[in-house]
Amino acid sequence: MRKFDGVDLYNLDSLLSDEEKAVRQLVREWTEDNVIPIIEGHCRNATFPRHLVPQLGELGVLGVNLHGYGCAGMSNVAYGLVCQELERGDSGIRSFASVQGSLVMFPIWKHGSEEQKQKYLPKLASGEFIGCFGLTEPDYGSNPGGMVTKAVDDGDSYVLNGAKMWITNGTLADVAVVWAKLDGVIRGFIVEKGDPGFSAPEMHGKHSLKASVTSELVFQDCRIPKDRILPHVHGLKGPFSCLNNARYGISWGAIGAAMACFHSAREYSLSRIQFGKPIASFQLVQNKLAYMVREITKAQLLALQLGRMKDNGTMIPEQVSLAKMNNVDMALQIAREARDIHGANGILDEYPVMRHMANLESVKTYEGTHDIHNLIIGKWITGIAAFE
Ligand code: TGC
Ligand code: FAD
Repeated sequence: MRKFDGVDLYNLDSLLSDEEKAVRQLVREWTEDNVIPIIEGHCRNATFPRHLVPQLGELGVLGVNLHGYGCAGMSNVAYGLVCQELERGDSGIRSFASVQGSLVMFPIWKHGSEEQKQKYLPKLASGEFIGCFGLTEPDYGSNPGGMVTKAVDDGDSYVLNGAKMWITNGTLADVAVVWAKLDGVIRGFIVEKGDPGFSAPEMHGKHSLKASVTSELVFQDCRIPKDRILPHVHGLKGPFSCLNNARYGISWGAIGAAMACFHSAREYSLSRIQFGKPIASFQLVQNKLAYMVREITKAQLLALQLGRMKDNGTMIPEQVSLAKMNNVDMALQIAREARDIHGANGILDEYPVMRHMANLESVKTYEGTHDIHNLIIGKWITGIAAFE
């Protein structure tokens, strides 16, 4: 199989800076050398390749779009390209980096005290610490505002009770950013591994994101010092501010998964002979490949313009919803078409397509389901919230 060399029918490279192209190349080569050769084995065994975490730190991609505290301080477009290249390897690896950078480092960087920033950010940036983000609860997924996890003020500590579910990196995490109600108002708390009353059992039995750790977080009279509350944010806009960043990264990441499926389908179709010819010579197969390039190109344009708006400070959440929803849906459709082009071979883990397809089912659901993003856009169009 030929080496992957990008998909760029519209010369989008001409719109990227040298620094953005360099970081994309760095992460592309790292993914080629370190993720792709081992990822099927990890999926088969449902294990996360934890040894890659310090390498991600060395590459400078954890919190790559944050400034100071050991972070690389690159553009949001560079962050998007990092997500694209990581997810071309596996959505689980991109998930790890999204959670660490956008959902753990970002809230500490944006809403934390100076002491919290100094204590946690450099170690999270280097990969010495792993983080997780606890918003979803067993009975509150799309509707996190209903959460029942509570914090109570008790002298020099807060005491947390409740449970979170479906938490990426939970069991591995040294640091959990947890959202809970204090006097009825949603606040962010930093819980550390080993805090009394805190446990994070791993969830098993996933058919999707198998190379990623997903956990429950359980708080039973979990006592944390007072200085672990995020002082500068109150209410649901706290967690949503983090989700804007992570959803943005996913809109790029999905392009990487789609590129991996397209590349495999193109190479396979050129080598697979049926009726005496490569299947790539049949019009119906070319139609599928042309559809893939068409949709990847549209998704690239959407993500790049979103990134430029994020970089110049004009991006609004509804634009993020549109890109996350569209690009994940696009990648899932491409994964299905690619599986079809591979025939029976498409179900084997010798090829990456079925793994990406299964992963993308999670990506479609987390960070706001496809339909929740439709409703966010519906509200923007009509002014009417149809959630309730
Ligand atoms: P609503 O009344 O609309 O808003 C409440 C407050 O929040 C503010 N807000 C935002 N602020 C910043 N960014 C946004 N995107 C915001 N959206 C809303 C809003 O202005 C308001 O502020 P204020 O000051 O007036 O109080 O809230 P609602 O409860 O009606 O929410 C509606 C809805 C459905 C859109 C929202 O609940 C939603 O987005 N649900 C989806 C939940 C979700 O995305 N969960 C993700 C969990 S984390 C995860 O999945 C990680 S996966 C990681 C991986 O492995 O990669
Ligand atoms: P539900 O909210 O029960 O939705 C079920 C269905 O009902 C969906 O189709 C949904 O679109 C639909 N629906 C719900 N409400 C409406 C409505 N008002 N109108 C129309 N349709 C509606 N969460 C975290 O906090 N941190 C994490 O790190 C994290 N990682 C995750 C990793 C994985 C692998 C997965 C699968 C999930 C993860 N999540 C995480 C949770 C994720 O954010 C939730 O699964 C997601 O928000 C949806 O919630 P739910 O699964 O409870 O589905």
